[in-house]
Amino acid sequence: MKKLLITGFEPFGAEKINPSWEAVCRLPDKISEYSIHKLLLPVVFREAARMVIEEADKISADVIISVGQAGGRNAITPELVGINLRNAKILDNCGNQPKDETIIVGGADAHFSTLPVRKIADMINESGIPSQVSYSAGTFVCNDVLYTLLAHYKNTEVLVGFIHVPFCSEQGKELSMPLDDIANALIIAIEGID
Ligand code: PCA
Repeated sequence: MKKLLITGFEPFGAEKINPSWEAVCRLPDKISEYSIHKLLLPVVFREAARMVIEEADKISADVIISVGQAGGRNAITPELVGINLRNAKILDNCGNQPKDETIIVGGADAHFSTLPVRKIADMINESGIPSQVSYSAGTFVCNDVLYTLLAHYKNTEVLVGFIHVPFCSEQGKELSMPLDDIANALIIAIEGID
């Protein structure tokens, strides 16, 4: 069986929960041809990406999907691209707040996801859950993880992608999505990997 590492984040900012980890926790241990390995990440620049690489290499992951909260979005958004930039409007959970900092000095400006993001967004939409491809993962910790992973696994067989999810209903925001829908969208995304 192939191995898929899926990560979610701890809460950050003013939030008490992070829908990314809540949804990842709801996933079964097997989805299509993949055994599912779950990892909780700190919302900390550098450290989150380092932990993903350590775990992925330990289990010899074939696919890595990181999931994060994008509050204010109203759809499941597979990210097309990670950019070589850190710029934080708020502190991360260790008190870091980089401003216009390069992630990898001398690295490419951007790397594209190696997941079939359009197909995944189409499949999620067809199931009745709103989804669209996103062209920016921001410049906070989620983009830091996506860019670092894409750079690290470039020219390897390991597929890497990132999916941002809306607030979940439990967070009491105007724009939100039920956790069951978020978890189901992640299952569909995994089923959509070529
Ligand atoms: N979302 C943040 C970091 C952790 C998370 O869940 C982001 O979009 O960068």
